[in-house]
Amino acid sequence: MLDHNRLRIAIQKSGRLSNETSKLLKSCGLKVNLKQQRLISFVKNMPIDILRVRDDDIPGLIMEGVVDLGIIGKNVLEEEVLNRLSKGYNAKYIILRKLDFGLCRLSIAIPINKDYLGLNSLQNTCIATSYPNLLKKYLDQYNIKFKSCMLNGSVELAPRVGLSDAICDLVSTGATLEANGIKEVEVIYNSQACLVQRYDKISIFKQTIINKLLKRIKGVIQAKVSKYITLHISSKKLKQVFTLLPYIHSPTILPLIGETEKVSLHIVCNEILFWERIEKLKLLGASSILVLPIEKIME
Ligand code: PRT
Ligand code: ZN
Repeated sequence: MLDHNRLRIAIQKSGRLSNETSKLLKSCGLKVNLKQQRLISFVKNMPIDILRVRDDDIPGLIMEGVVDLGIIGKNVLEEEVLNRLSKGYNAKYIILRKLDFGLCRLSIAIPINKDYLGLNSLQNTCIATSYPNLLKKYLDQYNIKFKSCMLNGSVELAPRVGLSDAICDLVSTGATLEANGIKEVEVIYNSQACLVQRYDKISIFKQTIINKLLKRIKGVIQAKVSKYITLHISSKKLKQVFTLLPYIHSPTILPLIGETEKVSLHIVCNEILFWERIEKLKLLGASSILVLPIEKIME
């Protein structure tokens, strides 16, 4: 029997979100074995239970209050919300934050040899998709009448086998569309994984754990894009350096032994640092430039 005092989080058991999700939970310090075949895993060092399910079941588990949190693609969440609303069911939830992985877009695509002259080209067509509600919401705005044909997988095959005129499916690199002779013509929804909380009241005890987890998640995500940079630079050039290196904490400036003008600058930069920017620092006269990865950030 599950303990109601432990926070329950639903995550995808196996699929495109599962690796990043378990990496994130582990980086947040949760000691849990997610490799085993168990559907419920108990976190050893925090009062948290992890339910491992199919991603399609996560929105329902959140909206029915069976779990307190879920990690899910916004596309799956929004599709289920529209589905529930159309049937008059409860569809409330709170998005706590986007998680910066599972990035993709839901797009309409047609065979490469067909002309596309805007949305009107889709009038009275048959569109194969696993997302009939998101598709309808989008096309209704433009008064496009269409028939949707529900497919749960291999949607890209539908036009080739004569099942549909077009498809509406998730795209990330576009390689699958290309491999199947299909071109993307409309992006209807942008998605990524997010952390979602159930809507109804939660105990103070559980809320405290959620707040702690949220702070850690923020730190992990920020650390992923941030870098710790040290360099030597003339103190007269500091202003110009700061325009090149946007920082999140006040930088540290230290004197250098034997130098009167040059100082050592330590800075946490919250943007990806491409070689071009490092070369610009060099042109400003910076030397001994070190760019170091950051493991955790707690503000
Ligand atoms: O078994 P379960 O039901 O849990 O998983 P699933 O098979 O339904 O979902 P899964 O694991 O494939 O995807 C889970 C979530 O990952 C999706 O709901 C999205 O939020 C996110 N995601 C991100 C993607 C993609 N990128 C993606 N590219 N989900 C699916 N795809 C598929 C797409 O359907 C198409 O077949 O990848 C193909 C296209 O990829 P590219 O790179 O060739 O464009
Ligand atoms: Zn699924």
